[in-house]
Amino acid sequence: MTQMGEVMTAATLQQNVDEAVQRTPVIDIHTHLLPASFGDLCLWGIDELVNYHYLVAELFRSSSATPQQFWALTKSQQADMIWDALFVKNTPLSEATAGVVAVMTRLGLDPAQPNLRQAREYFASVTVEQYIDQVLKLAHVSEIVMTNDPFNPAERAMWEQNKPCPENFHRALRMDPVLNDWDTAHAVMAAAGFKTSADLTPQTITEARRFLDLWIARMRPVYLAVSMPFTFAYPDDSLRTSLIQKVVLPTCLQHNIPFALMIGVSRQVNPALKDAGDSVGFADTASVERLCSENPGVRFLVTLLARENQHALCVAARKFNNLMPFGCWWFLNNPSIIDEITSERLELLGATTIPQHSDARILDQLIYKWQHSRRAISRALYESYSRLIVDGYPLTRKQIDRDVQRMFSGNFRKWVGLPETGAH
Ligand code: HDL
Ligand code: ZN
Repeated sequence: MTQMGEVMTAATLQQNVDEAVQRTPVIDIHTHLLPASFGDLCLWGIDELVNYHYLVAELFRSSSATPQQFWALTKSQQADMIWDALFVKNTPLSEATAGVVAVMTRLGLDPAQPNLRQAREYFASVTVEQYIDQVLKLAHVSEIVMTNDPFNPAERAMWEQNKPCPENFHRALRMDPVLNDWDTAHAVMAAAGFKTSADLTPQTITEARRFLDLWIARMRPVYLAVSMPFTFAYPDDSLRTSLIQKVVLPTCLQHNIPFALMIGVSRQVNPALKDAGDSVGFADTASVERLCSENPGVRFLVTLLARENQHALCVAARKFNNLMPFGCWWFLNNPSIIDEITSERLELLGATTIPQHSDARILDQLIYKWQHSRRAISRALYESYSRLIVDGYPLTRKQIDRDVQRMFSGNFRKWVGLPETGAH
């Protein structure tokens, strides 16, 4: 057993990096998970897992079924169709299919079954509360951040009914309609009694901020978040720029709360696929730099969807210490790309970033998304430490643990003001 102060050698490094990465609990800073108290909004179990929209997209490359035929089926019929096409008739080679295999194996289920009967029997035997605890333990995830959308009527009802939310399920106030669909946003605010209109009058601005204040008081979010298209430009003469400048940034400053920008989606290029119908586009990192430069008092969390944007995001983070790059988002959440992005972040930014989030929509996914990410992060870290040792640095296990803790939770806790102890 390596002592904390023991200096690493080429022979002992790999095992110590792997141990540190596997054993260090992580705060998963962006997920779409919701608590058990939110009922059907809390997605878990094999039929939800196999119906992940990543797998829906992959189904149509390996089946003659049309989206119309697929959407006419029940959830379990859809899962049966996906299972047969992607796991029985074909090898589960993709990251999303291999992920389901990893989850089933960790749960002691046979991933090579010809149907989902065994898996369904297993899930019928556990409660959601038991399963949440089991998954968090298996994934070594200590805390998660949800995506909480006051513009989603089903979720809004949960908050208005004060449904309980575990303190390790942190909240993120998601504002996509505010910045991407103001017509919808101001109508929802007006229906809730806020004096908002289509035009950004002084009253509308005041009332929109009051709406955010109410939801900040209700949710106690750790950050405000928005997903914006790859065409996002700042500043420009759009309504979005005005809303960012007059509503969102003043709210961040007033509440001392970070602003998470998720940029790069090309919305609904194939609407027939529903949630699976979005694609990716090259974003403008200069817009991110201008936001950081003009707002030194605001802490930004930024993740970009295009692989081609990652290097420039790292360079931008070298220029602005109020810019925190995070995660290998969505189409980037694949081992080969996590390797690449984590390596360039280590080379350009050391241990000052948040290397990953799961984006899990279904609870079970935490198991594979973190199992696969930890392997990739471990590889990238090993390469960086190997070079350091060759260059003559007396690296210790204690330093490796410190670096991993910083990336897996410390950087985020500091960024959003969570206590170090992990108390919530
Ligand atoms: O906007 C987002 O938060 C994205 O993560 C979308 O939810 C996307 O559909 C997704 O699930 N990506 O993994
Ligand atoms: Zn997401």
